Amino acid sequence: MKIGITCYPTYGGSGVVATELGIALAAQGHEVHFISYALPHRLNRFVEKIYFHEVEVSNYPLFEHSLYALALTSKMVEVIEYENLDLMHVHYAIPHAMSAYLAKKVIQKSGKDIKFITTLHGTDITLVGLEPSFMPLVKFSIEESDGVTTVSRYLKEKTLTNYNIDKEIEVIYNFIDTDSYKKTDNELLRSHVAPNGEKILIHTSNFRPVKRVTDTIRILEKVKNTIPAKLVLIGDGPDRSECERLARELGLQKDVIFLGKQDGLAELLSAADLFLMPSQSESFGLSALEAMACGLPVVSSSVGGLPELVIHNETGFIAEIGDVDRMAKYSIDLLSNEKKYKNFSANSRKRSVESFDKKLILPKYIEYYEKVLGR
Ligand code: GMT
Repeated sequence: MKIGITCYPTYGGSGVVATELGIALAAQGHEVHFISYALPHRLNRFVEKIYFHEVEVSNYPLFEHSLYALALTSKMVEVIEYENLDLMHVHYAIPHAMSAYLAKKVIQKSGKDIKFITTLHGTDITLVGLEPSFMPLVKFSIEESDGVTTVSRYLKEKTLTNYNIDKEIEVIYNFIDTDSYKKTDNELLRSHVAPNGEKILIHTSNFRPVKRVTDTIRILEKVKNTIPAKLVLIGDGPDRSECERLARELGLQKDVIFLGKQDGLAELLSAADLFLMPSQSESFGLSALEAMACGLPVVSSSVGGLPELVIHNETGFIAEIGDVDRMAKYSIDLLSNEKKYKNFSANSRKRSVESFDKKLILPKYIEYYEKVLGR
């Protein structure tokens, strides 16, 4: 098959899923054309059968605001036509699904057709998509998609109810390559971060308010009352300054280590003991899955699709949003009981391999492509 993929190319779960999917499809012999404003950050090496088409946006002085969605549409039309694509797969509804819809209409004018699939990832449905300026278009573009997938059952229900949509939606969970995401020895980082054998809590995200990163610092404060511990924060975004301020205010500036954006996550996760995900909204929780694949139990909030990933009292613990007392209690419980910790760690790895490995999820996408193409 020849597949066009559009996604946000920056750090963020939807872009990671789209890029890893493209790489996996190409490895199976499919031809993949990424269409976006920049090279997806995980596409940092030459991969056979993968092509990148950059969307350039005109900065004509009359246009006070960027016309990215339209420039993207034109690039889609060009690539669909000249590369002879079978299918477009867009990740994150806004504005990608609308651009794909428009591109399809333009292509149809020349007597051809193209099917497009929209994968909904999270805030495109639960947050920004609900804004009055977007809602009618999000609903329309979902209804007009030839296929729609969501990354959890939770997100499917939200899509159908929030937008009053009556359509078949396929749930295809996030996936991970458990051969590359696995525990490795990282004594160097461990001894650097925790020279006195402290336990290491870790969190990775884009530091948006929806991630509630400050909760991880409050959890550390409470855990430290019982167990010597450190917190490693990976990533960057709008809430980072507030987190740094809070760490200073609580006198934890030496205990909270801000590493910023990092590659080589599996190595970093391997140096830690426990993953924290206190999000306010999370349609799946790809970063929690990455941690589980490295054998880390997860303490998370109970929102969205997280209960479909984290099994309470087996691979980690789940608490109400903002209940940092309970999350700290669960963390202490796990970190102070070696036998229980080892069990949870093994369960986490096992769940990632048995339910969310790339080898299991990739065929689901391919099967869905075939279905949408009517083959
Ligand atoms: O919806 C977002 O916040 C954007 C998106 C991203 O690009 O980071 O994240 C979502 O997609 C991931 C991949 O499918 C999911 O694992 C994340 O749970 C989801 N984030 C939220 O729902 C907040």
